[in-house]
Amino acid sequence: MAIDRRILTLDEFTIQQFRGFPQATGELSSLLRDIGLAAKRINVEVNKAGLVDILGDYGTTNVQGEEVKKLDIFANNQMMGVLRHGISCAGIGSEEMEDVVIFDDETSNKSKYVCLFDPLDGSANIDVNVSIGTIFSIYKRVSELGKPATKEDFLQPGNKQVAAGYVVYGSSTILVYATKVGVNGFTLDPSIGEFSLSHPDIKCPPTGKFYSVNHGFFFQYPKQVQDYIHACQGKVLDTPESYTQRYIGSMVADVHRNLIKGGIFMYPGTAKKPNGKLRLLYECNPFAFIAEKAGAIATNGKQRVLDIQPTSLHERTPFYVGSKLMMEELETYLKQA
Ligand code: AHM
Ligand code: MG
Repeated sequence: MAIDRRILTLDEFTIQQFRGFPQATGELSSLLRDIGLAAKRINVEVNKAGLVDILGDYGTTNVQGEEVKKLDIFANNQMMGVLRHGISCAGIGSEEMEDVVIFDDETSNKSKYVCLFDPLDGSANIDVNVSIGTIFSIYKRVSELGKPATKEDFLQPGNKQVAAGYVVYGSSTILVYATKVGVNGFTLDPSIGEFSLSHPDIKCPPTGKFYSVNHGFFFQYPKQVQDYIHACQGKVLDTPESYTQRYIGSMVADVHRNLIKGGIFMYPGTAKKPNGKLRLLYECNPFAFIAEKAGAIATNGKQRVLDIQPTSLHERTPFYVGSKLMMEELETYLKQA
């Protein structure tokens, strides 16, 4: 069989990309390779979920008091396992675990990075064959190398991220990651079990058709958000510039679509939950980093998400992310008293 050398695998691409940085030690590409491996394992289980009775509630609640599905646990263990055994990660924080896990061993203590992740986002969709995903965020440690990582390593503002990414387990499986030099997407080729570069240099279109928000909470949203949603509805017309509403309820899938096609995703605070639902460290910061590197904008309605100084691991924030011009229009509404 002839080998098609136009196809670059995730590993080939990251090695090539980081070769451009003379100070690069290869640790970051190794970390991304580890995450790619975990994603492949999670993908296998997600795809056979309906067959092996892995579906359904695990019967426990996570630290946010939400019910945990079995696949969440599997995905969490896979991510933790590859990162613990890899050579690049000193510790992890996960949406599924109350506290961080510091890998206190000789190799890990010398590792430069820590990783935060939501192992399986959109888990309410597992039982019904709807796209779900993994989200991750990588920081360089601020603690002393050679010693165990500390909590401060994990509580850095998002603007300190070195890389961030997500995997969508959808009609095909795609891994997208961003570094300071750009955003690239790799589709899993099931015939060879490799993520292959399919979406080079992703740029979010400056405007788009899609607005994504849970209309069920409409009457609990702030007035300014309601006004903006009304404005979006006013654009649902039969013209090329018109908007249309799309909301899957899996942030990875909703934001991925809007990133590629152009659009805006909103999870505002509500009267009952003023900080909304989404977690700053595991969901909003990674997507804000990816969005900005792709030319889009991410805010909490008041400030750039990446500039928020986190104070706790599981804090939540209202979240607005999307195409530049759509976000600018949203901001004119949010500024109104
Ligand atoms: P999860 O991490 O428990 O799966 O929750 C996060 C998900 C996001 O993917 C999605 O955008 C949101 O919850 C949907 O929430 P809602 O049903 O309240 O609109
Ligand atoms: Mg989540």
